[in-house]
Amino acid sequence: MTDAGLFLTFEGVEGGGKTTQMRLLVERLRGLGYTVVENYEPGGTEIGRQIRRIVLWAANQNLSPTAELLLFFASRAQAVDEVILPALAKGCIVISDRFTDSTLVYQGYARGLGRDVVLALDKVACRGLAPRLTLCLDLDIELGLHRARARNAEDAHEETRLDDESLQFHKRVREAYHDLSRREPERVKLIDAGRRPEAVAECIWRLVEPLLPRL
Ligand code: Z5A
Repeated sequence: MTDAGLFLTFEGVEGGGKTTQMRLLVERLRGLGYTVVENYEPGGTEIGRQIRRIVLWAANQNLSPTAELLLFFASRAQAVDEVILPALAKGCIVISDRFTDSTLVYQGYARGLGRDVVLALDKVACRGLAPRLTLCLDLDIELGLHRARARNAEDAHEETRLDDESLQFHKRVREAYHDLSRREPERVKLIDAGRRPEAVAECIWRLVEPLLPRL
């Protein structure tokens, strides 16, 4: 399904630097002349942004785990149909800040809803679409939360419902990413995000460059 274009995803623990690294990668690719389409989850479309507000808003503490799971997939289904598949069909490089692996680790594993239910919903929402490469930024949980909270304090962030989960929850998330990279070592690459942003970016570039289509 992704033959025409190239689909890459960024994943990882809170505050790992996904947004920072995605921006650097997109700039580098565009500088070389590639057409790059960006997506982020939840969000990425107008409808996705409305869903994002419900699912991440700190005040929605009583959102049920099943409702949360379905909302993440609702946002993703919209992005797949509206943004990702059309861009891949045109031969673009599509990069998504989080995708189904986030649901596997946060809802499937850390919330305990299970892998099977997530993969079943993925079949409905994504219809076989899967990233060619997943760049998973790996970082000590406490350092990542510290980075994310420092940034949130600066911009009076209200989308912190999941950031406010226990340290145990975030540790399960990190373990689940490690498990994912053991299950799919060719696709899911763990990247040490404790280094300077430039060093992390170089490591990412070494993984992405061999996959790039000829211009
Ligand atoms: N979620 C879910 O549960 N299920 C799903 O299916 C999906 C998502 C799709 C999305 O929140 C939340 O939803 C997330 C998972 C859950 N929750 N948690 N917890 P989001 O999109 O708002 O946030 P995020 O995806 O977790 O990312 P983030 O907090 O925005 O962090 P980040 O993108 O990884 O990092 P950053 O913004 O690039 O960097 C954070 C700060 O660190 C910033 O001030 C940077 O300047 C700084 N930084 C970045 N890199 C470095 C290095 N290398 N050194 C030092 N400082 C750095």
